[in-house]
Amino acid sequence: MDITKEIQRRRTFAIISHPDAGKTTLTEKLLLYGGAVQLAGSVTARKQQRATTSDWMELEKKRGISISSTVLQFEYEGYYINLLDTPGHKDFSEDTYRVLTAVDSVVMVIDAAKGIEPQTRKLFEVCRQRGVPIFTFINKCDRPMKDPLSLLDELEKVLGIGAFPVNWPIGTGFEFKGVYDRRAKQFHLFERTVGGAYRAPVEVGGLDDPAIRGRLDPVTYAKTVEEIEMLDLAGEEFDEESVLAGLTTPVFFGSGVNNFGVQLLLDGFLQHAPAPKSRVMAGLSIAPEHPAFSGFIFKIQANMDPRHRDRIAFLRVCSGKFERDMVVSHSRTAKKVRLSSSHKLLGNERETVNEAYPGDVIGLVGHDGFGIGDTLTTDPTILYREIPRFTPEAFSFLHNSNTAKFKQFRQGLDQLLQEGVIQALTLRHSGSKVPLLAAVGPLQFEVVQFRLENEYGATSRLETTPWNVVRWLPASMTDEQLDALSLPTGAKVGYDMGNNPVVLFANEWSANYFTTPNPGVTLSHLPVGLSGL
Ligand SMILES: Nc1nc2c(ncn2[C@@H]2O[C@H](COP(=O)(O)OP(=O)(O)OP(=O)(O)O)[C@@H](O)[C@H]2O)c(=O)[nH]1
Ligand SMILES: [Mg+2]
Repeated sequence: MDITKEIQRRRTFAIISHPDAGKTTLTEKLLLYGGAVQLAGSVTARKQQRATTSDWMELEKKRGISISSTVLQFEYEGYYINLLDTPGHKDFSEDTYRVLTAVDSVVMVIDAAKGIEPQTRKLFEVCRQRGVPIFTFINKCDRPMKDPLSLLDELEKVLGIGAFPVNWPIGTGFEFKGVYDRRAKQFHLFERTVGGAYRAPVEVGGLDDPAIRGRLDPVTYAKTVEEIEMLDLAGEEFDEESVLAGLTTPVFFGSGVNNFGVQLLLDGFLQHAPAPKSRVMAGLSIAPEHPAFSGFIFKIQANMDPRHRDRIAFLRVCSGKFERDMVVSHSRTAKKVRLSSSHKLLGNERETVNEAYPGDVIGLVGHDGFGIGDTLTTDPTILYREIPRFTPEAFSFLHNSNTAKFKQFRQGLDQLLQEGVIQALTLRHSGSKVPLLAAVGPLQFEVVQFRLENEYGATSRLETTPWNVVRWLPASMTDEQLDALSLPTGAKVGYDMGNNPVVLFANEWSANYFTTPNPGVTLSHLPVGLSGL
């Protein structure tokens, strides 16, 4: 099999946005239109309804929000698609940012009534820094929305990116009837289906098609025609290169829940989104066609399938061909490992995969030594350093509330620490065995508690701490030097999981004050040698 052909048909992308814009709903509809599911589930599923494929965790189904990113692989029209649905909430952004290292492009979902929201803007900045091409889906056009022209304006002004409308909404809110495909010069008028579980019936026709005209009220028709003329008069052309450079975003309008515009987004995206490209590591460029197999782990998740209770390491293949049972070297341990349990994934469903190509995300089972950020390769000179780190901003003690379940509590917590859901710190000169947890946001503690109980049968109790800020000390500091530090009131010295010394402070002010009584001791936001975003 020609590897170039396999690479060229790969599309690996993430769906990103502020919470609630409709990422999971859109993901499910892309699966429906991509033929990967026959019946679309809903994020707010009631008893008789199916839940979505990507929000498979118990807590996600209960809350109706995404907590963890999900991988969905399927084939459609000759393309091999790796789609990653991400959580929007900022407390889970570490997971989302890790996913961004593993994709070649993104679909940014915008709520048509709200425009660009803060979390979308942050994620956008990361994509721009990484030069990732961005496609925009303006969702929820079935509700009262901002004027489409002002939404384009917002994209250009707030994000500083060119916006090219590929299609255009016909009517808005309750009168939202469909979209106009500007390049094919065709109207797509849809009908709503109950719950949007099936594809929406569509009628396609040109500007002057009487059947189409007959279905629109004269005001909507006239307004749409006028807007389309205006856009055409502006004379902007679709500029493929500018899109691939991340300077222009193609904009699609629609409504995920009603299946309006989903097919046009899927087809337009696949046509213009890039296939996997070279990756640069330590100044060296590794092409996907490189003869050596290489990839890196960007996510670990345990207990995805209650029947198996094992942990999956998610690997993004970057170069060469993956073959099941191949022996690779593992960067963290420099040991050789055989990869015999490899899977393709659709939410929490998995299937053995015998070969994979650059762009693919595969799930590897049975390797407890794998950690986030590790490189696996047949050429040990290749080492990816892709995974960003975040500075924790929330700190809490976690008590085991049932001593009889201590084993389960410890085992569960160790697993969640390995997944990188949270970090653990230990206080210096403290005899207490109660774990001190550190997270980007407090919702992560809730996830830990829920999963400990749900997956390990261990109940727990959180205890607030007086700290809100952590800073790393130079790793070379000796015990005597640590003892000699003059700490502001309430501050404490501790260690991270890699045994690097840290200081916990009550607030930013006391962290800034620290250098006054301790000149020459520099604090950093992350362990030295690791770069943040
Ligand atoms: N009216 C309307 N509602 C929608 C549309 N798409 C999604 N929704 C609703 O918006 C809510 C949020 O949808 P989700 O798909 O869970 O949003 P999300 O972006 O995945 O949210 P997080 O993953 O938690 O960040 C749900 O109640 C959906 O039913 C749409 O096109 N129109
Ligand atoms: Mg979601």
